[in-house]
Amino acid sequence: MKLDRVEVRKVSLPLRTPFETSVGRMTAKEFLLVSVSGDGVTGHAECVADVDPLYLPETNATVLHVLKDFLVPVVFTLDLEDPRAVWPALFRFRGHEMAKAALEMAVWDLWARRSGVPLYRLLGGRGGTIQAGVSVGLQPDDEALLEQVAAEVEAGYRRIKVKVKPGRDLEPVSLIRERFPDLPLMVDANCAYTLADAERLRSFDPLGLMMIEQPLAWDDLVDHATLQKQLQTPLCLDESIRSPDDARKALELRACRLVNVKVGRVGGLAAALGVHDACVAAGAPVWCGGMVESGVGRWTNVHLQTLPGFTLPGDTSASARYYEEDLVDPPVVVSKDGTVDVPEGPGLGHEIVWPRVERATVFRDSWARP
Ligand code: OSB
Ligand code: MG
Repeated sequence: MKLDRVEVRKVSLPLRTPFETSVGRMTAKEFLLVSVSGDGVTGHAECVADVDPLYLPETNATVLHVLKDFLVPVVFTLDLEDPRAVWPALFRFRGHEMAKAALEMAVWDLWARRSGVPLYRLLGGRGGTIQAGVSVGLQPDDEALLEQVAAEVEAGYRRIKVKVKPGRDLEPVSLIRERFPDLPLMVDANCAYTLADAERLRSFDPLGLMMIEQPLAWDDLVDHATLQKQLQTPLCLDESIRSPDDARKALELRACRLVNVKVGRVGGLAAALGVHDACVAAGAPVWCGGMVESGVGRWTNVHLQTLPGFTLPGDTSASARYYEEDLVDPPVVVSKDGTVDVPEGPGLGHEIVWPRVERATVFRDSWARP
């Protein structure tokens, strides 16, 4: 099958409440929605890049440039027999994983819709439910943090992650631990520390956290390995893992004991399956991260988490935590028992509500196969 058309829209959705991490505060989500058509079927995917290069180097603007000038012209030359062929075809272009992933995921959705099967089936997963966890942003004060955590526990989430940064770490997290002694709890620093903070990070050990996510630099494995030797708490890498090989190397070096996989960060679903397999081979748990996605990306994450290596709840929480009105219907809903039902419809399993997309669209462009 050849692709006939690729369309990109930039959409902007307001967040119900700002999401704050050690790198900044997000009040709206501006992202690219990529649609690919072929054989009379269209598939859609959400790009996880943002306005600023504050999480990783890509931005909406670099993704648009790389799609238009490099990736889209290459996929138009492919005669596809499997969505797994997209990632290797784009491999010679270095980096730009978020751009590659958006295009590749849209091809997977198209493929699943065209085959009339749910995406998880193409990925080798299973139906049923997945376990939901939640990521709680930095809060204005300890009281607000405790209140937010209590609300998420009440909602049924099976694991709570809280964002930390220097000055907002041990004390607030200790308060959560006092109030919820048995809660599966972890922290995420988004690269806010250095090895000079090893002592501070070691002071988390008595709290019995599941893991500390990405305390050190976004491009580091070596210092994380040094740090892991000094900690009892397992380290989990997020930003540092941008390919299946990165996951293999990180686990070999013992730079981490667990891996957070995000499809957009590693270059697509084929690469995410590769990260999953590298973790399973190394006996390390893998879990699925989130990028504050709308339902398009959120449902993709649900399908991915039906693979057997996803033994821990990830960051897939309910759409309604972030968005008043999601772009897909139905939105991602989390049951009282902290699970999400895996959709059985074709592709992502849920329909995009186009009038809502139209209202949120701030820019669009499209390209046809020459
Ligand atoms: O580091 O996992 C992260 C959101 C944006 C960028 C980076 C991260 C996050 C989250 C939120 O933690 C996860 C979510 O709810 O989508
Ligand atoms: Mg993270």
